[in-house]
Amino acid sequence: MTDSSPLIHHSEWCRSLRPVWLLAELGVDFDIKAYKWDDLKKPEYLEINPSGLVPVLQDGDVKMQESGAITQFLAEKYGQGQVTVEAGTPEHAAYCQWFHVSEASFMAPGVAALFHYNLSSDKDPEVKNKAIKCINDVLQILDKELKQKGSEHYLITNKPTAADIMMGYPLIMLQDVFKDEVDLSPYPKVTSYIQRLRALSSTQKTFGEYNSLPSGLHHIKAGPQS
Ligand SMILES: N[C@@H](CCC(=O)N[C@@H](CS)C(=O)NCC(=O)O)C(=O)O
Repeated sequence: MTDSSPLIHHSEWCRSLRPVWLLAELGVDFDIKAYKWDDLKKPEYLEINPSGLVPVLQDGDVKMQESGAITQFLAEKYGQGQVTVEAGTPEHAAYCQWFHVSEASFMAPGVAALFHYNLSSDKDPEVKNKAIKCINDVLQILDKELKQKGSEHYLITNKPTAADIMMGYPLIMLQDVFKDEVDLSPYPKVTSYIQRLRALSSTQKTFGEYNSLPSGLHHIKAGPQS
């Protein structure tokens, strides 16, 4: 780790993509330490996070876990207002809502539940049905909300915010990892929104190069912003 760069502990397709994407969007230099999934339960990583989960952020004296908290912290520390909205405004209410829906109502009970169902040996269809229902419930609300916005609009404003990155990660995962299990065609506004997110250079770098970096430490030089 270089002294001045934030370091994200990351594993492929994991929630660590949220802070990685955020830093890429902000054009900040940062470090990624990449792990294979199985290495998250080895002593070396358990010393960094005893729960064996990613992401973990190390940034100077700061060490924290929980992807949403890390994304919020980094957006406020490094963003200079670029990916946040003014507190107390109606846009801020929408920002807070989608920022938290992304993990509490969408990723944890829906997308991640489906992921764990696929890994489990006892395939209880009830578990899968519940996860898919939860995903569709959020997609329905999101599609309706996006219908009210212009075609250049992201979730909150005409520029991407940290809330887009929080929601964008599970949405891209649905399209790339779960395309045979979750049908996005009933949600045309959601699919065009994902397309809009994919056009950002930060998205392309995150889900292209950074997602599947080989194990070990990598220094990421800030590129041009989207
Ligand atoms: N709510 C936490 C969840 C963290 C979490 O479950 N991370 C997953 C990857 S997305 C993990 O590290 N799993 C490793 C395992 O289950 O062994 C967050 O948002 O950071």
